[in-house]
Amino acid sequence: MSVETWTAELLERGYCIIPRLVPDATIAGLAGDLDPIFAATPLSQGHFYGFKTKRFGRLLRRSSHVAALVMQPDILAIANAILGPACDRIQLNVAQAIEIHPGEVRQFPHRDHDMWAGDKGAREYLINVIWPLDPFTQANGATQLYPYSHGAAGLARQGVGEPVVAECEPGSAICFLGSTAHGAGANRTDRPRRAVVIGYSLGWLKPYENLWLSYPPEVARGFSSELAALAGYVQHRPNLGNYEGQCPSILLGDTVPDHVAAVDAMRPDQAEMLAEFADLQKRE
Ligand SMILES: O=C(O)CCC(=O)C(=O)O
Ligand SMILES: [Fe+2]
Repeated sequence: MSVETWTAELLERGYCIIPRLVPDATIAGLAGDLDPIFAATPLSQGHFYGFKTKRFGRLLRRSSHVAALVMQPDILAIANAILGPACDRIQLNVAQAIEIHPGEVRQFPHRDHDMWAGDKGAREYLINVIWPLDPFTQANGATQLYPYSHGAAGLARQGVGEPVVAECEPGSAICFLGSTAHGAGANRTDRPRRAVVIGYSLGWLKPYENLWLSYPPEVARGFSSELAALAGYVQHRPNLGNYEGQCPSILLGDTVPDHVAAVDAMRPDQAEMLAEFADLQKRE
């Protein structure tokens, strides 16, 4: 199936599950890199994060395999198709690992876009992708997704209906919208269930994960320019997220000048409007 078909399904039902999107070796390598970090991470706290769950973030620093998931071309195309029209560029919102232990209860069904206070329904804020590291089954707490709970119509509905259990194999991508109700299932097996969640949001929103503290310049210097841009080292026109009036990517160069000129970063329509106004001033 094509990117267009998956995008249409995601917009229609609020989710889609794309099978076999990345090679087994990527998932195996990633899972191996995360093993010692899961082991060292304490259980999370709170009824949302869960008391029998482990979570840790800034995954681009934890495993070299994460970049391939973050930059997966079909996922980026889907995220850009849905979020692109409502922003100048999309950003990485989260890259978090989740391990749900035996005995963990079903997570509160929620919409991830509720982290932001803006009005909902007119546009999507977020696309999330859950990448299972273990086979996802009903018994081990596979993510539960509520079809048609998304968008203006879904938000207007009374209740969220019955969930679909996202049973699938590692290598698959469980994609859902910021407005789609969902939650992790209860783990009724005797083994933990692992996944990573990688999300993308409108570039003008405050990202869930603090990108610049998670990936300071000395870390982002090792990223490709595309990955660095997704991880916060770019301006969102006009001028949002600047560093001293310039693109924050100046911090990724070999030398960072002490004093720099502030330089407009406008969208083409804004640059045109400003140029017309400047012309008018000259003539007056
Ligand atoms: O782990 C899962 O299946 C979903 C987790 C989730 O939705 C969240 O933590 O926001
Ligand atoms: Fe969630």
